Order: sequence, then C-alpha cells, then structure tokens
Amino acid sequence: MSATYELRGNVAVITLNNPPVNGLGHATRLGITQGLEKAEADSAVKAVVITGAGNAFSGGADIKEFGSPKAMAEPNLLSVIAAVEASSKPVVAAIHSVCMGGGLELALGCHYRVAAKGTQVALPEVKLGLLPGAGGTQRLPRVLGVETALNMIVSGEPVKSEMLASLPGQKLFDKLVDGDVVTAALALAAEVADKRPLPLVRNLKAKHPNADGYLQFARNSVGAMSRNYPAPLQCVEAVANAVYKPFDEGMRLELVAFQALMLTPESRALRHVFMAERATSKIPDVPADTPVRDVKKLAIIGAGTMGGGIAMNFLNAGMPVVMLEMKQEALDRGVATIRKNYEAQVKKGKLTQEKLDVRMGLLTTTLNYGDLKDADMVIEAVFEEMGVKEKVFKALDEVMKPGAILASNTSTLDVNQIAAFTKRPQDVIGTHFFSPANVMKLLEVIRGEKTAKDVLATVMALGKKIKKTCVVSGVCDGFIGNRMIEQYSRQGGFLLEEGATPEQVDKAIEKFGFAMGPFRMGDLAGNDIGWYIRKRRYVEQPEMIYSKTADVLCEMGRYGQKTGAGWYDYKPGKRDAIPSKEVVAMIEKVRAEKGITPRKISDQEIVQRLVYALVNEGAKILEEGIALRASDIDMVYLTGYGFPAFRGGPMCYADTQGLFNVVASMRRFQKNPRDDAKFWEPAPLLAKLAAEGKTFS
Ligand code: T1G
Repeated sequence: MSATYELRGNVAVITLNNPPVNGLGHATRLGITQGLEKAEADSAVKAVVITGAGNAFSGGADIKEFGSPKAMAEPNLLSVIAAVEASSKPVVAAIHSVCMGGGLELALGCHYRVAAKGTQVALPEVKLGLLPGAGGTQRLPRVLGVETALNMIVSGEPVKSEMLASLPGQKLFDKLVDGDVVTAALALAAEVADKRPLPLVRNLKAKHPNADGYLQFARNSVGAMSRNYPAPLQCVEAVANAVYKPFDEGMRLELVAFQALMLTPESRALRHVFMAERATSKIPDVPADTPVRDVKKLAIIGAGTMGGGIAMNFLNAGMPVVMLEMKQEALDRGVATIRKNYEAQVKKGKLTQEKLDVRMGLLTTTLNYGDLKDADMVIEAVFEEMGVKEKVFKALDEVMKPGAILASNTSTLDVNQIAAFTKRPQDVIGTHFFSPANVMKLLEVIRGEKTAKDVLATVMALGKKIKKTCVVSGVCDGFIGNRMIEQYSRQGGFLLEEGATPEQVDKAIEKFGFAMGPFRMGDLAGNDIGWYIRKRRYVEQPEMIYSKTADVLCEMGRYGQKTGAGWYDYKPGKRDAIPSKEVVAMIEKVRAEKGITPRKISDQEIVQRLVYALVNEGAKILEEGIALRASDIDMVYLTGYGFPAFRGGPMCYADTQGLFNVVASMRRFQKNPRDDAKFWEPAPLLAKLAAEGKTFS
C-alpha cells in the first residue's frame, strides 16, 4: 500500500510512501482514505497526523498517471481532501522537504499544518499547462492572501516554508519547526485533540485590500505573458473566483478549468517536457549506479568566449579551474571577461561580491601544458579545425594523469577521430556547450565509439552538477542540434528564393513560439559562422544543396549585428532589426538568376517547412541511433535552440500534428520546383510510424 498507518499513543499517523516523491497515485490516495476510515472507527484515536516518507511530504499528483483512468479513479484527490476535511478528529499535516501541487492541496485540506524549515512549497501546475485542480486556487488565497497566492500559482515557483510562515496574518502554517516535524505535529495533535470546531480553510476569506484593481492588473500582466497558452490567465480567473464566489462554486469552476486545460495540446506538451527532461539521464547500457570518476579539478584549454563561459560553469559550482592559452594576453583577456561577467551579476544583485571573489579565487591560468597534470578532467575549446584539435589532444595525452577525462567542446567534428589522436580513446568524450556556455542549459554529451561507460556516467553526473540538461549524442556531423538546424536553415534560404522575405519567415516562426526566427538569429550569432560551415560542406558533402542567398549576403560583408548589417539593417549601436531594401534586391537578383518566379507563401507553409525539416532530420538521427530517444531530440531543441516548450519540441509537435499529416505535407513539398525535393522524402522511420498510425514518443 502506498501509505502506512500506525498508532503513536492516541494519534494515528498516516505516512505517504510512494517513492521517489510520494506522488499521489491511486494506491496512495486509497491508503490515505483507508487510514482516515480506520482512525474514524477507532475510539482510542483522538487525532490524525499525515506525513510523507523519505525526501518529500508529496510532490503532488502522480504525473506518470496522467492520461490513464487511474488519474481520476476514486478516491480521486478531491475525494481524499474532502475525507480529510470531513474527519471528526483533527488532522494535522506534518510537512517537510517538498510539498507541491496536489501535496500542498492535501495539506490545505487538513485542519492544522506544521512545516519543517527549508520545505519547498509550490503549486507548480502552471508549468505543466494546468492550474491547481484540487482546491489550490481556492484555499491558498484564503490562507496566504490573494497576492501571495496568485504569485505562487502563476509562477509555479517554489517558496521556502520559513518565508511563507513569516508573512503577517498567514494561516498556512500553525507551526514552523527546526527539528523533527512529525514529533512537532504529534505535540500539536495532542494540544488540539479536543478543540472544536475544527478549523477549515474553506471557511476563511480570500482577502486583498484592493481586489478589483489588483486582479485587473494581474489579468493584464499575465495576459501578455500567456500569449501562447491559456493556463496562466486561467489561474488568475480561478483565484478571482476565490474572492468573489462561494467556496463550492469556486471549486466547481476550478475543476472545469482544470479538466479543460488537461486536454489542451499545450499541457500535453509541457507534461511531455517534464518527463523528457528526466529521461535524458537514462542511458540503456550505462546503469544509474555506474561508479563515476572523481572530478575535483578542471582544466580548460582556450580562454575565448567558449572557454571562459565553460570555465564559469565549474567556478559557479565551486570547482577549481586552470585555464590554458598560448599567449598571456589571451589569458588576461579571458580572465577579465569572466570577471566582467560576474561583476555584471553583482550589479544586478544576482551575486554577492564575496561569491565573486571566491569564484575568481578558484581560477588559475597557465601557458604550460605541464601545469595541467593534476587536473581530473580537461575540456578543450580551441579553434574548430581538426589540425588544431590534433595538436591539443596529442599534447594532452602526454601530460594528463592516467584516468583523467579528455573532453572536446567541438560542435561538429568527429570525436572518434579526435580520440584516435590519443593513446587513451576510452577517456575521450565530447562536451558540446552552447554559447553563451555559462547561460545555455543544453550540453550535448558526445559518446565516442570507445568512450568508457564510466567516463560517460561521470560527465553526465558532472553536467547535472553544473545544472545543465545533458543529452547523449552519437558521433555524426553536427551531432543532434547542429545537424538538424542545418536543414532548418536550408529551408529558410529556399523560402526566400521561392518568394518569402526574411521578415515574413522570422515573424511566422516567432508567432509559432520560437524566441527568434532564423534570420534575426543569424544576424545575432553572426552569418559568417554558417558561411564557414557551408564552405566545408561544399567540399565534404557536395550533394547538399543550399540557397545562394546566405553566401551572397556574406560576400556583401553583411555578417549581422557585428557588422551593423545582415539580413536586416541596424542603426549604429541598436539591435532593432530593420527590413533591408538591399537584401530584398539581392534576393530578387538570386531568384532571377535561378529563373524562379516568386510566389506567395503562407505562414503555415513557412512553419511546416522549418519545423518538419527538423522532424525529418530528427527521424534520421533517431533511426541511426545518434539520439537515444525522440524526447532527447526535443530536449536538445527546447534547451539549445529556443523551440517553444508549450509545443513540446519538434518530435512532440509532429506527434500532436499526427505523423500521417506530417508525411502528407512533406509529399506536397516534394512537388515544389525545388532542387532539394529528395530531402522531403520522409525518413524511413517516420514513414513507417505514419503508416502504422504511431507516434515518436
Ligand atoms: N509525479 C510523478 N513523478 C514525479 C513527480 C510527480 N509529481 N515529481 C517528480 N517525479 C519523479 C521524476 O519523474 C523523477 O522520476 C523523480 O521523481 C525525481 O524527480 C491536482 C494535478 C518534486 C521538486 O509539478 O518539481 O499535483 O526520472 O529528478 O530534482 O493540482 O520532481 O527518477 O523516474 O525532478 O529532487 C504537480 C514536479 C503535479 C512537481 C523533486 N507537481 N516535480 O525534484 O527530483 S500536478 C509537480 C518536481 C498536480 C493537482 C495537480 C520535482 C521535485 P525518475 P526529479 P528533484
């Protein structure tokens, strides 16, 4: 049973026991109601305490149950909470560690609540495209006030119990304790055993000194934020009901809204992302308990933008870093940049001066490879050219101690070839950070053919320690993300030749939810980066056709913001993208040279051509075994390329569109008078899944 029952004197203790976070799955809910019935029937029992085993009171409803009949099977969470409220004996919640979602709603149904200091308290449902569906929107405002409750519900962010307990007039916690919360709850239970009437949160009032004004303000500010998915605004309306409507009416409306949101594609996508994020660390042939190597000290080769950004991740985690460059001025520049980045954070109040000093104190520099010998791991972030990598890895092979991990930050080059430069290919791995490396969450962990399992496990654990989303990739040109973005960019160029403008393409995909379209992104990152890669590809993969527009743009010296002009024009010192007549003229010239008569292209076709290009390449990456699972590909795009989370990632989005429909669109694109019709031949895996009516995930 996922909840135990024991008597402690004349108090019944019901302990949720559904590891890892006491998700309120059906068995756990049943365990609670059966415990309450037992306590009700036992005249010796004067009070009840509910708590959670292990490291959580409860992480909320069991997300893994969503979509299955079990999720709403009786006793559903509303029935459990009603049973708690209906108990004739006081029920005290003993809250600790994590009290989230349905777990907090369960606690709010109790008559009393005792919390341990340091407990993470949240109603995070909005992050799943939902709203609290078991009374959270009606009860939390009644114990914390409308403003605090609404902020928690709309943000979904956890708040420490001591912060909430310190709020004037709060009625969420009756006691906040340092020590054992169950002991404190038992003591409170003894105190209130005979006290009547039993306090019910539903009988309190949801208060705000200027409810009308505040709620209107909330509607306006949240409305702007929830442009793309309905949940945040629904949260505001539900909390407004707590102010203006009787409790039971507010509960009824909350349930209607919750059930409607549960069915939205946005919620399905966000729930997919929740599970996808946690699936990335699961590597079929590397068990979770694989022993990892002890990595205490890092060496970083290269003090440029990437090297400096990478170093900051480890300095932030309190790990000493030695940075190596060929010239002292490069080192000085790199260290100064790191210090400047930290100083900017201090200015914004995101970092204390003391922490800045600690982090800078962990950083040392050197011009000599010999000084790296005591590092446990080295990451090279030198120029993206195989000859340079060869020199670096041969030098590292000479000086690094046995068992040290040798990692390359290459973004596309062959990690197997790099490993072969050393006598220890089993210790070589790819760690592809995304710029800015100290900000972007994605870390592609490139597993070479000879990479040892414990090296992979070590790097995955280290990635988690520096708060990265680590996705394992096999070795291919561009790994997962850059290989797919190549097809996305190609389609962008073809769309220009066929009749679209950079602005129309960017606006269409930004309306879909991308933070930035391909052309604004190119101008930001630098159009010359893609130009360099294409020049290499023209030699290595002559069959890969590209639009000429991007090359002509670079030949015009329009590298983007860094040259003051790219796909767009820019006023000096400004970042606002201004449509460029010169670029339009260039595109028209390319069309004329290719004999293409421009046509009107719909936003829908733009979005499909860009996103389905990712899907088709992703399907190939999947069938080649480069990615372990479709949801890993989603995580690469969500955390490295600005794909909108409420769409779930390219593969999830294709599933929601129906793979049959995706393939049908690709067939239509094949009829385009284009020279890349063969690209739109659906990948075999995609065609197979579509024919069988299946999905990627
Ligand atoms: N249900 C099922 N499994 C869960 C879960 C949950 N609510 N929360 C976590 N897990 C699993 C997770 O999949 C992973 O499993 C393991 O626990 C460790 O997670 C009616 C309907 C609680 C702060 O949104 O924020 O209540 O991969 O790696 O870093 O209003 O998990 O090991 O197999 O994240 O220590 C609302 C979501 C649900 C909380 C712990 N609750 N969880 O963080 O561990 S909706 C949430 C978290 C709801 C009601 C509605 C975090 C955590 P595996 P982890 P962590």
